[in-house]
Amino acid sequence: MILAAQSDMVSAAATGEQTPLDRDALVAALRAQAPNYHDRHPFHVLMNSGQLSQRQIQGWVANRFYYQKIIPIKDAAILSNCPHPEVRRRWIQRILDHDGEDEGRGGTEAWLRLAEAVGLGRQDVLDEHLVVPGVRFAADAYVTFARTRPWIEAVASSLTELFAPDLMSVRLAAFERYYTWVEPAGLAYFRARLTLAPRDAEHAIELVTRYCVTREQQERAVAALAFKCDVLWSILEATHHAYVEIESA
Ligand code: AHQ
Repeated sequence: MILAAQSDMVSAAATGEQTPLDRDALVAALRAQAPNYHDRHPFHVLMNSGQLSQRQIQGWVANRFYYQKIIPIKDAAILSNCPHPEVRRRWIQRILDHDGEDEGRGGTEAWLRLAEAVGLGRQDVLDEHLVVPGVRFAADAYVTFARTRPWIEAVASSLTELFAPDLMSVRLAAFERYYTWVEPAGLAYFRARLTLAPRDAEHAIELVTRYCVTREQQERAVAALAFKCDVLWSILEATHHAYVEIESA
């Protein structure tokens, strides 16, 4: 099914045929991006097999905070570009999920608690002195994408969350098994993603299948998801280079 959808898209592109994919074929073409997801990156392979040191975990937490911090900015960019109130009413929840309904609550705060749980100070993360250029560039590219591309393409780019729940489960099991020095309460962020990511992905799939009706719009949605896989991959490339390759050199 997935290969058929992909080869169907390739052959259509080659012949210039513009027949839109049906819903199942479009969803299959989006899911066909799974092999490009960052769960397969060597840094995650090392993490999920218990091979990272405390400093390497700290480096990842501090660098990933920069990505977490831009998520609500990215989602606000989508809101500002989206003309549909019924879409904005649901999408705004993502901002609240990260910013919290009040000071000291929400996902960004939970990530700061993860930082403390791995032995970093909040200021170590907030001041961004541990963030390496490649992480900053990749995360900023995601914000720029959301600000400058049609809102529905930015929605499609968030569909990496189709693949996130499995990774969260593997990550939680790895931390509980190998990184017992991490204060368990610090893992609350990932537990929350186990339900928030599927909820978000379901909404994004509903929007992409409703608003991407021409073949070109569908191909741009798949390309947007491929771009976001590159964003996440690049974040880990830069983190791996700084905290694994250079450290072990
Ligand atoms: O913690 C993550 C998160 O809040 C989001 C928002 C979403 C988006 O809008 O692009 N993507 C995302 C992701 C989060 N965590 C990543 C991880 O590996 O912990 C996975 C990432 C994603 O799959 O897109």
